[in-house]
Formats: sequence, C-alpha cells, structure tokens
Amino acid sequence: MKISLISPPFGEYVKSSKLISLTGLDEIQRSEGLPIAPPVLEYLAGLTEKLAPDVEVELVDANREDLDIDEFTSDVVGISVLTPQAPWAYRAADRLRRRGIKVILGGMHVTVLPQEAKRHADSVVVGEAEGVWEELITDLRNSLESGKPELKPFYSGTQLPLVGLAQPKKGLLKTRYPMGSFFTARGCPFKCKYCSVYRFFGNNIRHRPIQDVVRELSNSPYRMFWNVDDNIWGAGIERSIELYVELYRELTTGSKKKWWIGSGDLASVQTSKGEELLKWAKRSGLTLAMVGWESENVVSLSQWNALTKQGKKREDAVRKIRDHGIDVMMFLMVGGREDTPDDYKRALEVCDRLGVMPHPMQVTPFPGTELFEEYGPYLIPERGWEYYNGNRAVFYHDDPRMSVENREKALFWLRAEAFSPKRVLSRLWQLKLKGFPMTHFTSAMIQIPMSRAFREISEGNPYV
Ligand code: B12
Repeated sequence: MKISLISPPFGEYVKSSKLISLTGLDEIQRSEGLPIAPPVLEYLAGLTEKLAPDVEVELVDANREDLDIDEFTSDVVGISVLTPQAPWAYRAADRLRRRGIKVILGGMHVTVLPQEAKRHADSVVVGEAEGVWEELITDLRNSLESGKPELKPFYSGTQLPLVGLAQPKKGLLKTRYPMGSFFTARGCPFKCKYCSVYRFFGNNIRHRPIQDVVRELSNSPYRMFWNVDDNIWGAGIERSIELYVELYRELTTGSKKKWWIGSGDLASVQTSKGEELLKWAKRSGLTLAMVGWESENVVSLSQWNALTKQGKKREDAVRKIRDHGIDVMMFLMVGGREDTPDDYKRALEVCDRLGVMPHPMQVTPFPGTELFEEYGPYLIPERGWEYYNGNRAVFYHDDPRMSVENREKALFWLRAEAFSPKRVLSRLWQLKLKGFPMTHFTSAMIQIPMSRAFREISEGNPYV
C-alpha cells in the first residue's frame, strides 16, 4: 500500500505590489520562502514507519513542489488541513476521489468541522493521529483488498501521553530546508479567545520525556530548528529549564552544536525564575523568541483573555530577553472589533521603542475558537476559508473608518514600515553582542526576506 501525505499550499502570498489569490488547483503557486518542512509530514511518515513499516510513504510539500493531482498513483492520500488551506484541500480531495483514490483528511480545521470535511473525504481524523493511525491503516488495507467500504467515516484520536513517540522521518521530502523542527509538549495553560490550541490539545500540558527530545535533535541532520511548541516555556518553567540544561549538555559543542527558535509568553520571563530560564535558554541555543504581544489596545487584550500571559511589565520582559542575547519577534494582531485606527501607529511605535520586529496579522476568528462564536454575527459571508490567512479582514467593524479595505491597507502599511531597510538595519545594530553571531544571523535571515516581500505592497496608511 502506498500513502501520499500532502501539506497544501498556503494559498495566498505577497508578491510584487499585489496579493495574488492562489486558490485555484490548476495554478498552484507557492510560498517558497518558508524555512521549515511542514512538521506534520515528517512526523506522520515516522509514525507510519513505526506502526506499519511495509507501507510506502510519499511526502509532498505543495508549497515547494510542482504537483499534478491527476498524476497521483498512490492508493491513499492524506491531507493536513489548516483553515486557510481547506478550500484547496477539499478541491484536491474531490478530484482524487473521482479517480478512485482514498482520501483521509486530518488537522486542526477538519477536527473542528468534521462534517464539512467528510463531504470531501473517505475518512476524517478528528484530533491527534497517534491513537487511531494504526487502526485506520488496517481498515485501509482491508478496504483496498476487499473492495468494500471498510472505513469508518470518523476516527477520533484521544489525547495520549507523549511517551516514546515516533521520530520524524527524514529524507522523504524532495526539497531542502534550512531548518528542522521539533515539538516537546502539547496543550496550553492559557485560554486566549482567538487561539485554537487549548481547545484542540487541552489545558493540561503533556510533556515529552526530555531524553526523547534530546535524542531526536541529536539524530537530526539539521543544525537549526524551529521548536513548534505553542509556548516554549509557559507550559512549565522548571521543566523548560531542565530541558535547556540537557540540550546544553548534549548539543552545544563542536559538530553537535545546534540552535533553535520558538514561541514563548512574556509572563514566564517576569517570574522569579525568569533570569535562570533565559540564561539556560540562551545556552541551549535559543536565538529568537517569538512572543505574543498581541495588541497595543488594552481593551482588546482583556476582551481576548490575553492579559494573563503578558504579565505586568511586558516591555521589561522583552528587554530582558534581548539582554540575554536572544532576539525578539512580537506577534501582533490588528483590526479587531475593539481596535481603532490609532492602534496601527501605536504598534509601530512600541516596536521602535523596544527595537524589535513585529509579526502583525489581521485578527482572524478561526472556527472552533471562542472568538469565532463572538464574531459570528459580523463575519463576511462571501469570504470563504481561504481568506482566513491573517492577511485579510473577514468580519465587519462598527467604525466606518475601519472598513475592510482600510484594515487591509493599514496592515500592509504597518508591515512595509516595520520592515523598511532603515528599521531592519537599526534593529540588527541594536542586537546584543552576547548573541553574536547566531542571533544576528537568524535575525537577518528572517528580516531581510520580509523586508523584500513587504516593501512594494504598501499603498500608504489610510488613517493619515
Ligand atoms: C508550525 C506552525 C506553522 C508553520 C507551518 C510550517 C509548515 N511548513 O507547515 C507556519 C509558520 C508556516 C504556520 C503558518 C500559519 N499558521 Co500555524 N502553526 C504552527 C504550529 C506552531 C505547530 C503545528 C505543527 O506543525 N505541529 C506539529 C505536528 C506534528 O502536529 P499537528 O500539526 O498538530 O498534527 C497532529 C494532528 O493535528 C494530526 N494531523 C494533522 N494533520 C493531519 C493529517 C492527517 C492525514 C492525519 C491522519 C492527521 C493529521 O496528527 C498530528 C499528530 O497527532 C501550530 C500551533 C500548535 N501548537 O499546533 C500553529 C497553528 C497550526 N497555526 C495556525 C495558524 C492560524 C496559522 C496561520 C493561518 C497564521 C496566520 N494567522 O497567518 C498560518 C497559515 C498560513 C496560510 N496561509 O495557510 C493555527 C491553526 C488554526 C486553524 N484553525 O487552522 C495554530 C493552531 C496556531 C494557533 N495558536 O491557533 N504555522
């Protein structure tokens, strides 16, 4: 049996002076700049090898590879679906099934909307794959052999302990990536209204044994990694320190030396253990912390339940991280229903004040989140899932100045301003020598392509 696992293209990307819509199946364009291989593909390949070593697996990163849906020769195709990828995934699935290929859909979006997904798939994996993948492979085999529909419509994966997990399978992807990825935990203690994670993975944190993580990184051919945990330290400070100490002991010398980046909250840094946490994080190879600043608008922050993870002195927290030689990228959401035209300028000001780069996105109520329920009455009906990509406005705002068009223009203005060559240079200059050279290298590797991508897209600030 041959299974192809696909990560769909990211749909819409910034090129030249306009946004290009890439939702058609026939004119697939790709976000080639993404530095990591889709983590889920190599992980599911590893899981398949562990549970059913005789199954042949093919991996396809549709952001990078030319693929012709009509040329697939596999018996089964599994597609991983985030919300903005759903329309592409569904169209691909329909075409594959018309050719008699079995299609399995999995991932965050289809877990939240399994009935929608089932219209396009033979089976839908709801939740995590570990508990159901073996059963599904057996049912697939039986179905292919007997020609009968042995598959269940839904396979519900429960939240199992993360012990002895499969190692991601390397060498199956056809293109090269500068960074590998790993995860060490699932779940999040916070309950931010816009976030899918605590509802999908739960509020209780499940950690992988530290030795499993260290072994995985040690065996990996990559030197640089993206830790895709939702929160690299907010899920347990003591445990994070323990992990960093082990990574430092095992992976920071000579040819074994490795570096990594990841997303973390600001509250953890402000606790009494904050200094120790950052010291070991830096020693273990952390070069960039992507922190959830979320908003400059306090009303929005509190509405979204996002104040707890900011702590009381978040500007100090950002400075503290930088003082340890770790760069900071601030994740920001703009254009929410409580936000005002001034918030775009204020977002830029705080980044200038702190000398850090932002990662501004449009507030997007993803299905399955509390925000989706709250924004329900204001969603723009003709904007399908492909618009839920963080670039587009998908709901109405009561303030006529915050029209859909203005909010999109203002976001592109903010990105172009924040990544102007002058600002990028100034930020690189302000990085602490303590982090040299890898923190500077990582920062340049991220900022320079962003600067190029965003430069031509701005049509100015609609609010000045
Ligand atoms: C890494 C990551 C990315 C990377 C992806 C890299 C790549 N090349 O694929 C990048 C940075 C590109 C990215 C982009 C985006 N991301 Co993202 N990302 C993540 C992150 C941090 C980790 C996901 C991951 O790889 N985990 C490791 C793998 C092994 O686990 P997994 O994917 O969860 O898969 C498990 C199950 O879901 C299931 N499964 C998944 N797929 C499939 C498929 C099959 C066939 C089967 C059987 C099972 C299965 O089995 C796996 C094992 O149990 C998550 C947060 C999180 N903690 O999950 C957010 C997350 C997935 N991202 C999210 C979002 C919103 C986005 C963006 C839309 C952000 C934005 N606002 O712009 C963009 C998408 C852009 C676009 N236009 O499509 C949301 C998803 C919401 C949603 N409803 O889709 C998450 C959950 C973040 C959040 N806090 O809400 N992201």
